[in-house]
Amino acid sequence: MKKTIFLLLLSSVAAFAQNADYPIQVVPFTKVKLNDNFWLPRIKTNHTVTIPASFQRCEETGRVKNFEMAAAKSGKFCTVFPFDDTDIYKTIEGASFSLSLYPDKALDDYIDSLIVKIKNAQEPDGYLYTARTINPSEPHLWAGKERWEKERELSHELYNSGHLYEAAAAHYQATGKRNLLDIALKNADLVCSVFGHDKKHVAPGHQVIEMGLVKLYRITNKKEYLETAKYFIEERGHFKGYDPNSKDPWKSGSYWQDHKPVVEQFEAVGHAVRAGYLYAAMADVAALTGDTQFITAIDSIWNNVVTKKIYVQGGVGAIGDGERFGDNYELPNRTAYNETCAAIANVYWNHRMFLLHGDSKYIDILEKSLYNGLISGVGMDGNSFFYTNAMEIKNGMPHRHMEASRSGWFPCSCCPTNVSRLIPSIPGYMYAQKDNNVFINLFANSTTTLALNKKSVEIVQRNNYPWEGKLVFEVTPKSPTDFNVLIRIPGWAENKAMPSSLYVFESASPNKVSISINKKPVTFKVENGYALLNKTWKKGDVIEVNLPMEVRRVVANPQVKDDIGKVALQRGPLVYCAEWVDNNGSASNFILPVGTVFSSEFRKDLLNGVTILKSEATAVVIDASGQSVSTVEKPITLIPYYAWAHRGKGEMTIWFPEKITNLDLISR
Ligand code: FUB
Ligand code: ZN
Repeated sequence: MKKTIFLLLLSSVAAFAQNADYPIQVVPFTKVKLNDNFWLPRIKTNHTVTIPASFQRCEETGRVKNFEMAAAKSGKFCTVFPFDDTDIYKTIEGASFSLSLYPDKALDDYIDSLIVKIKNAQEPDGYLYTARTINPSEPHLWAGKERWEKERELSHELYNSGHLYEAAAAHYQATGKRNLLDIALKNADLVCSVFGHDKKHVAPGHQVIEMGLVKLYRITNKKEYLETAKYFIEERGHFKGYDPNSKDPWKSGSYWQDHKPVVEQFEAVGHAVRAGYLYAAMADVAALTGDTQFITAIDSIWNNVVTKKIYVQGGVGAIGDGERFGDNYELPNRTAYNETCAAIANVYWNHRMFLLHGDSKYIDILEKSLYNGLISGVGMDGNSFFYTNAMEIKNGMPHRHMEASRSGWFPCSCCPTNVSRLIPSIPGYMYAQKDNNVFINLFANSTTTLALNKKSVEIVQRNNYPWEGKLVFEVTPKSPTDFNVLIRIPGWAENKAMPSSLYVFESASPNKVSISINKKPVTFKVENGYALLNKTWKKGDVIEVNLPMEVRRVVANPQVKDDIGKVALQRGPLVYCAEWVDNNGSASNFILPVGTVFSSEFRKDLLNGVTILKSEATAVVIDASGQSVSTVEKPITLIPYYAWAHRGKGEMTIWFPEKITNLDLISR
């Protein structure tokens, strides 16, 4: 008997090496105080506009009523999708993050009132899913007659649970209150009792529960949560009902990343949000269990994405039909889908890849996504959103699936509520720490205090990023002490448009990154993309980094058919676009030959303050009679891509032909 217990203990220790975790630790967002002009206004707008508007819409659309009806066990599910519960959970998560930054009694009380409704809707054994509980004899069509029956395909029961756990973890951490956490734990205990290697089998139809369970594990240390997260990941690829030869992602299972066991998956496929959440969870579970096979798989998948499946503005999930990754190099511009949630998932995943490997290339992708294809998803008013993020709009006509202007809300409103939780957490991506090494990943005016070499050290950032490349870091330890400051040198500052050959700068720049400490230039080693600065730091030490901020011409790997012969413009981390409103009504008739010289100018009055790019370009014009075509020299103005679609509907483009190779007179 004793021997059995000992063996059991030993096997659980072997399965999950005690205290194993990411080798690099996050400096939490609550420890970074922003005072910048780029992120702080967005975080404030998220607090004052996005979160209240999201809650209001959850009320107006009936999402809250669904919980009330589930509590009363009467009525009819009154919204569209069985995952509509998650909009409330995601907004609570965002609001909780926001409460950590802006204590707000009224918001806190309102969240508590929602939590009472959520608790009342929970069934006695922990099950929580309004689409069934309201009327179990007539559940939502996607839900199936029995609990979990359609989980693999459509029901989203475990997706709802996952977002509940994420919200509960955030709420508990922000407020110290257990009211939502206890609901989540009760649900998680039910889920863990139902599913597992020796229990009911399912690969969740929409991932997120895996990350959610990991968060509950971190709070409670209850190993069942981690085991079940791992189980859900390992369950993929074992369903017998797929046709491995089918090209249809639903028939082959690739839509759900369920076509092969995850450790045999080396290419990003299927629904891009599901995929991003899966890969992020694999990183979490690998970090906590030491599973090296998961790491091998996500390393390959990451390489596949950055060499073949990501747009130049950081968007992923090119194909509208299935909201999914396309084939290798399948990155069409007219129909680019680029769901905002997929960009968010990509940020989650890349951050975790950095925490695993400590390489700046992951933050390069995170930064690209964050500053371009992700924040394009939310208007500057904080109250209008893109679900899809276009690469080009021609004749003001979005292609099927595509949007040319932001909307307040969607029947499927995953993106707005996802934005509401991502934005306040942004300061948490700026710093990380490993022993006596502090990683500085993102740049924004801010202050943080952390312990290095057992001493308290304050780091103040002063810069005007992303508009200017001069970055100042004031390093103030309580008393002189040794540690390493690792400052990320963005790939784009070192002649690398991407950590791959998918996009490259058309020509190399001779300008180099320079660093000085206390005004004395220093030579520095770059390790894994970080300038490594070591000394005995003392009060008053100032590091100055200068990143070259030229306008760079980006060209794509010729295997990306849509971008052949075209150029995109980038300055610093920002990818630019031409929008009709700055260019006499059109943006699709410009040619930007090699050698076109751009000037940049900061415009305080425009789009909350942006640096624009200006040049003389060649434009193709059609005469008034519509009978002849000629070219004229015409000024062109470009704005940061994230800022498009704030001034009415019209043309927009990121890629420009370098010369005329063809005139398409027939298609619209
Ligand atoms: O299925 C839930 C969410 O709805 C997905 O993440 C989005 O892509 C949208 O389909
Ligand atoms: Zn979405």
